[in-house]
Amino acid sequence: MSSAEEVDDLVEEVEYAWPDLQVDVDEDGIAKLVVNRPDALNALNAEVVGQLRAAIEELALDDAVRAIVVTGSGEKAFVAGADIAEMSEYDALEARSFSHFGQDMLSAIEACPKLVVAMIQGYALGGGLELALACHLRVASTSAQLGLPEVGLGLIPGFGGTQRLLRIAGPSVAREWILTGDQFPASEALRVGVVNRVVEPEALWDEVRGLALKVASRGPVAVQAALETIRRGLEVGQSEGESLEADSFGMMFSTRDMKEGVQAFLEKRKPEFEGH
Ligand code: DAK
Repeated sequence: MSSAEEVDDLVEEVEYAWPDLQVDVDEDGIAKLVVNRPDALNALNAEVVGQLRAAIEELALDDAVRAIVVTGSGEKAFVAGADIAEMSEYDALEARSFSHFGQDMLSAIEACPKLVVAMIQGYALGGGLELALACHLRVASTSAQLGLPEVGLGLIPGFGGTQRLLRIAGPSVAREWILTGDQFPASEALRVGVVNRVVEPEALWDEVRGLALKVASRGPVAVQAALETIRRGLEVGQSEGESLEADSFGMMFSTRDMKEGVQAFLEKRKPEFEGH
């Protein structure tokens, strides 16, 4: 092995060496980002929140990565919430900082230019469901139990959950889920639009990977523009949203990918997108 190759290997290792995460990028560019604290049902402490933020930013910049799947280790939980033991030590100012820290990490996921899919098995509670809600799409196994139990702890969701559940599922569902603190099965989450798809546990990875690969096969610049237009559209009114859409639509006409996509259609062949 040449010294340049050795340095490359070292960079690869250092790049993805976060102690509480497992990161694996497969041959098709699908990155699996696993929260790995099974003894605490993958609960999010400040350390993990920081690692997730760094990992998402690295993966977003990695040309080999075409889509990202976020999940938890083990069968029992996606993520069972913020780390209650750590949170119990906070005073009001520390809790506010933790809330901002978590919100910033989740905003980084939401603003990621590549598709981020939450793959949900077992418990997705509190901060865990908030993590899933910040992802662009959610696929759950039939074993999943989802909920925002914070009111039972005398708290409210602190990682954007009140706002994201409201926008994803509407005020009626958001009030019921947040005010009761109940856990809901995957079938109910599907019915009210909190998750996109539900499959048997053994089919979960194939379903998520297939979905990620499908999006990754589309024009990358268009996917990025669509993600951003939808995200920003959630924060503005209809006419401003349509204006954002028109700007993005117009911008596509300056890309080689758009010319390739249209040409491929006319020539009855598959497009070969280059991402610019
Ligand atoms: N934090 C820390 N440890 C947790 C945990 C959590 N959220 N969830 C589970 N664990 C730990 C348990 O303590 C236990 O540890 P050991 O006793 O073995 O050391 C281990 O994981 C296995 O859990 P159980 O023994 O409890 O397992 P069970 O099957 O009996 O029950 C369960 C599973 C998921 C129903 C139960 O573990 C549970 O209810 N967990 C807590 C779920 C929950 O309430 N999650 C929401 C937390 S509140 C904020 C920012 C964010 C948030 C709030 C404020 N600010 C900045 C202020 C968000 C808050 C939340 O997420």
